[in-house]
Amino acid sequence: MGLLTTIRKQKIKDKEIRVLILGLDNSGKTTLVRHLLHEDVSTVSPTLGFAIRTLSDIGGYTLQLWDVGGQSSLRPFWRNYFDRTDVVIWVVDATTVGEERLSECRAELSKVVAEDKLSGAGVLVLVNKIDSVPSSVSIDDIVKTVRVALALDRITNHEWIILPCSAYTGENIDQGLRWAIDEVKRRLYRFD
Ligand code: G3D
Repeated sequence: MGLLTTIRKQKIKDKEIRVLILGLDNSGKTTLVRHLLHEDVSTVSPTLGFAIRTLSDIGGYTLQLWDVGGQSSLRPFWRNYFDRTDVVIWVVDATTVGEERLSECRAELSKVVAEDKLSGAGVLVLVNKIDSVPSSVSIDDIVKTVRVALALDRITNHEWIILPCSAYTGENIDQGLRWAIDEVKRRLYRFD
């Protein structure tokens, strides 16, 4: 058994999952973390650098949440956090769909999924802030637009899923986390 396999097996024994939360600045990463920790989501200040928070007992697992600042000046440092990541949560701002920022978002995501250090990590794409999308706009259409704009169907080296969500209301966030935990379990147990 290789060293990496041993480390992975130990992690599943320890029931610890490392989650790296990335995306452009202002997409709602910190608000998402605050929601998960049952903290007030109305007072959020931008992540300068990074913050590690622990979420205990989610389906019997402890999640280490790494919230890393998304400003362009901080993005070159993202790679410092890739080691031993089990899941990447990629947060997209639904209210920027159709804007220039989506191509910036695609460029950044394509770099991230190509990183060797992240090889195998599941990618949960959350299209956030759907609470503020006008009711005349279809959420399904927004999700389809993001899926195409980020070229998700071309990602073949990671398991991925895309879900609309709101860090304000919590919609779909539990579902996303459940997918992430199940994906880690499936992958790690494959080493048996
Ligand atoms: P970041 O950590 O990705 O940079 P933040 O993003 O969590 O700091 O959020 C950026 C802004 O988006 C914040 O507003 C925050 O309140 C808002 N936001 C985050 N999640 C949601 C959501 O689900 N719905 C809505 N409507 N807004 C959200 P401000 O005004 O402080 O810039």
